[in-house]
Amino acid sequence: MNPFVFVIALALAPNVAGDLDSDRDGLSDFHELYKHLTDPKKADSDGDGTPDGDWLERREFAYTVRAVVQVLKPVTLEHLTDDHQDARLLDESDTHAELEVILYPFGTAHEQIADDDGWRKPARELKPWLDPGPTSDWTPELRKRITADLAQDGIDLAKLSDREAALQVSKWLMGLAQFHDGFTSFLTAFDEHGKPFVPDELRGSVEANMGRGVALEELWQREVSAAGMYEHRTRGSCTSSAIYLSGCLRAAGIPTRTLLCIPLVDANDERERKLVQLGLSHPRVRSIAAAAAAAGIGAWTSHTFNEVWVGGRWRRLNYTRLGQPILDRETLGLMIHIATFRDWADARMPLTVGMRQKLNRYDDLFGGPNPYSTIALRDQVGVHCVNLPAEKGRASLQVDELRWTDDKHLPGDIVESCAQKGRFGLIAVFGNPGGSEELIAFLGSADPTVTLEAEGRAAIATRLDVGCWWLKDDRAYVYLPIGPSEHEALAPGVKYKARANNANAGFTLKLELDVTRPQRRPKG
Ligand SMILES: [Ca+2]
Ligand SMILES: [Ca+2]
Ligand SMILES: [Ca+2]
Repeated sequence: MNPFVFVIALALAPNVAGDLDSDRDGLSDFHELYKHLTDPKKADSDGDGTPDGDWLERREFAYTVRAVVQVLKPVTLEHLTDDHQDARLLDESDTHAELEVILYPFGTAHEQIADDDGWRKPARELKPWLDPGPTSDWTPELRKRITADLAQDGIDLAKLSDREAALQVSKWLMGLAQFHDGFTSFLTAFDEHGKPFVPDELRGSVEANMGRGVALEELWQREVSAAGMYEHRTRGSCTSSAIYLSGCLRAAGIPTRTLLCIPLVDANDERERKLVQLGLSHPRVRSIAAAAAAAGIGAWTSHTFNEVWVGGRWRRLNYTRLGQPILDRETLGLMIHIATFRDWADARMPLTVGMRQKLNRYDDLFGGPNPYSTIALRDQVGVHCVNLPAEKGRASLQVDELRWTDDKHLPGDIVESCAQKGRFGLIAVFGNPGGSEELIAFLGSADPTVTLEAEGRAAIATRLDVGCWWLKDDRAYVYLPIGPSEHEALAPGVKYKARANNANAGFTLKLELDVTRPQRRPKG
């Protein structure tokens, strides 16, 4: 396609946040600066004729993770390209959606939170996010009370910027409410007047679970009504807490909405957990996603929290954490945003996820408690990537020894583990590698490729397996696989020099050691 025509087409399409796109390449200045890392003043940052806004091109300056996920609706596509991810619909049925999601785990949008002192006169477009709804049910009377109660505790809304107000009011609200979970937030529907009810099919299950002398009406007050939760000083699950914050923050004048995120994979599916290992090359991202998946086995996992309009953008607010990042060991590992609601009642959860959950209707596409599946997963270091984190790691690490995996000078458990798993090759031994975070950061940043050379012989290419290492007694041991064909290519009795290629600027793997092929190669 003629690139000029393409630029025009992109420029006509409004970008999602509705903010400035100086070079009219389809990406906002904000997203170019903090998400895509392309040049906000150049429509074609790398000068290759394709504008930055192109679906593939926009990943070239960043580290990204691509996931194809199938999820049970509701899915709100119009909200899913945000400060942290891009999303498009690949396919859908009445009940399901298949999404292609590009995540930006090292984006810094969550750190760029500006203050706005003029927030008390909100733009008209924000009205839907300020008005009460069936669950975010604040009233003028509640607004007066909350303002007075805040003042009594020394929080004067009139003196705060919107950022300060969001931080202080959320903290104050969470401090007021006791946790009490009756778990009705996915089972309660709302009629056209906003009145709660439990659909007939779910009534038995809700009543069976109550049994604590609390009437359903009261449970609703404590869990799915923001005003009721303020009144009773209670909140339930994450969803109930998001309802509470949504209604009470709106009462304080802060535009608020509710979003639903899922983890990168369904932890209950072994194949998907394997995708994390196979698809993510970056050690830190992989280890965080894998830890979240390991912790989620057997559970139903998703997270409902809020976004607040602060400093002219929607910012994620997770309970009291303003600027919730998408890569977070504590929250889902690496998260995918699948829906945003004006009011939780709009989600109509009892008809989909709630019904599936309560009636154990797991005999479907997903085959377990989680109503989602990741069917493809792979990360990518963009060809011009500028945001692989240098982290607190070393700029260089020295390999002191190279030993074959069956060398008895290695710690016995490493030899045994390699034998058990059929791993054969070399173990690079690092002295003084620092802690595991430092080691992971270095291995994730340095070029892992190593060349074995000997005069008059063909060079042999290998690479460190940066996902397979041991840290013990102030030494690190990293596996360097030698496959059957590489083993075959090594001439017996010839001394090869192993050298790191060090193609990644800023990180040096110091390696210059001799290697001689062992006589025998274990079977396997
Ligand atoms: Ca732009
Ligand atoms: Ca640009
Ligand atoms: Ca380009």
